[in-house]
Amino acid sequence: MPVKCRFCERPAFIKLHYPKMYLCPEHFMEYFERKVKRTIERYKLLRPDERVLVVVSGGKDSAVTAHVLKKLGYSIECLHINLGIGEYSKKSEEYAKRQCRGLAPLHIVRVKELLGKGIGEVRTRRPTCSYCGLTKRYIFNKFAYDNGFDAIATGHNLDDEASFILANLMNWNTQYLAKQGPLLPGEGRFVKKIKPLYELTEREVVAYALASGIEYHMEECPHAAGATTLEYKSILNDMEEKRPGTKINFVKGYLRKKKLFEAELEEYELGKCSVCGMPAQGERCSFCRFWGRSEELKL
Ligand code: Q46
Ligand code: ZN
Ligand code: ZN
Repeated sequence: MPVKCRFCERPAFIKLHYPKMYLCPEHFMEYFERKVKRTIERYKLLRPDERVLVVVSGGKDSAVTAHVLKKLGYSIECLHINLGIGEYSKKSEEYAKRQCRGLAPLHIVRVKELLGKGIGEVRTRRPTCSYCGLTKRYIFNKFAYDNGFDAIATGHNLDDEASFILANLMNWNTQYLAKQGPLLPGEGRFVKKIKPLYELTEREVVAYALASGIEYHMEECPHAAGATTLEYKSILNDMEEKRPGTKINFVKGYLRKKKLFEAELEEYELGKCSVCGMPAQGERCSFCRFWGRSEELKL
């Protein structure tokens, strides 16, 4: 006899471990969307009238974020940044287009066309993921700022957050630990950043994509191989298996204790980038410095 959904007669589609229950696809989707709504309310991520830019990578997390925000009635538009990483980026863009069709307007920015080189093609001592992150963050923030969006939503889920916090704890990166969370408030030219999937596990996001028929790029970026965050994810998954609730309790505990790290924040004066006007520690911001910009990027 198949196990039944906790709320109806239909067969179960997923077993949730924390809280423990079996749900059919419809009741699981309802549970998932309610959880996103609660996250938005609990952490005061959005007001109903705010314009949201969802950064869609072609993967599951951002596609699910866009889908659920739209379903909850928010006014969204999407931005895909094509990183110029060969076949991987080509496929990612195709998925992003497919995911946004009929859902929301999609804007596309291609790093190679914009900056002359794709991610992974720059000769530098800086690790690829480090300047990739810097480039992505700069582009989506600038795009949102120039186009008057109130918030930028990304698809980070509970597993991403828990592994990021653990990795930074292992290295005692207190500067990072002081600034994480579901909401990074906007300030000046920095647009507010929100993570609506903050309390949902990767497994739940995969299940939601499956239940709602969202297709996504399953391949990992070729530069992700060997990333230590993947190791931390697997450690946390083992712990979660033995003690359900480990990840959410770890992340919530961190949010309660974040003040301890804030006390360590180094105060430094931020000036203005002489090229683009963004906040900068030196004469130019890190993006303009890395890409050797002498004029402002036009998106
Ligand atoms: S940072 Fe690194 Fe990712 Fe950029 S280079 Fe690929 S793995 S895409 S999330
Ligand atoms: Zn049901
Ligand atoms: Zn700059």
